[in-house]
Amino acid sequence: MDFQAKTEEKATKMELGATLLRRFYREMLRIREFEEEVSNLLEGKEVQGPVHLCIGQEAVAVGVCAALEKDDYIFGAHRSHGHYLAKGGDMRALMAELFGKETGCSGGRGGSMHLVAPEVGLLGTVPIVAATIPLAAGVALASQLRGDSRVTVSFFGDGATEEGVFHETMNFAASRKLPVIFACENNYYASHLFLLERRTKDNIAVAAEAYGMPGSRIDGNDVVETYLAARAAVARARRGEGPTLIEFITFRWRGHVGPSWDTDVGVTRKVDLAAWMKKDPIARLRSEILARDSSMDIASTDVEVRAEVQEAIRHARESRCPPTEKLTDYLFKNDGAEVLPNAGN
Ligand SMILES: Cc1ncc(C[n+]2csc(CCOP(=O)(O)OP(=O)(O)O)c2C)c(N)n1
Ligand SMILES: [Mg+2]
Repeated sequence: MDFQAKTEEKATKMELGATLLRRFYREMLRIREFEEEVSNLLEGKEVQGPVHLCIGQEAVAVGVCAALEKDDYIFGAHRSHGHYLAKGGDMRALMAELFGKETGCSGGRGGSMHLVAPEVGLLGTVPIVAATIPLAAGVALASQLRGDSRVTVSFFGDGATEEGVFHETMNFAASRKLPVIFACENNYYASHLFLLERRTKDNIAVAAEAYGMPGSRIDGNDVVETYLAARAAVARARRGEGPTLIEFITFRWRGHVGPSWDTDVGVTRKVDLAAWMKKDPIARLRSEILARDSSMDIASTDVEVRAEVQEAIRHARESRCPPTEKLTDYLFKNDGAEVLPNAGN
């Protein structure tokens, strides 16, 4: 990037108002506090089942979703609490889902890895690695055929780029100029394997070039950067110019699954984790906000967010489990069960 471009980018950054930065802060903190509490609930076995935490990666979900309208669509994968919350999904319904309660966003039948919030454009999260990438392209194709100008984002990990369907979808989306954004969260690990143990080069974004679409590599722990990159990709998609691949460089603090830290998984992770924790996206933004205006009241946001999470836990605890005879309701289409309350639109 030349000096001129750098200066212009800085100018754009400074144009972002304090209100937007506060919104980013609040949204990232909601994800962080929610997941910290989920971690405690997992330790206490009040929440059970596989849960993949995205602590440390909050800036990607928040920056990208802030560049979208409510009507736009997203798809996630197995690590998608952040995507759900950032797109505007109801926190109480998410917590209830993790508790397996009827008031959960998937009626308590899906758990952490099968989330839906169609009322805010989250069409689904699926733990089969890369499974939602073609679904996102399919929805983008539908938008293109309808001419409704909606954009679809597919969130997936670095591991998903090693699946064939990622490449097939990139090719199809580029050749049809589909309004879809491929948002790769490169946290350098797929389960317990470091990226360079799985591929010869650390160059995911380069794939875009092969398929004839723009590709960029962004600091995924800088929410302003993630927002600006997504905003440009959204504008391009809405202009009918087609897809973009954005590789967000980030790191998950917790282990692959559950509340542990996975520091025994290779020497690399142990060393890297400490370095990445210093790049905490939330602490960084907090300092940036206070550097702009030291009188800004951030503590009240912290208090409100914590209260919201506690209220979500209370709601989940007080909700009912699905009755035994209804456990398979909603699992199959046309099985006679009524449609989930929030899944009809
Ligand atoms: C097709 C398929 N293969 C393997 C798995 C087992 N699996 C679950 S998550 C995961 C790692 C995914 O890594 P990445 O895409 O980088 O996402 P991250 O966990 O880092 O967020 C694997 C291999 C799976 N769920 N689906
Ligand atoms: Mg990964």
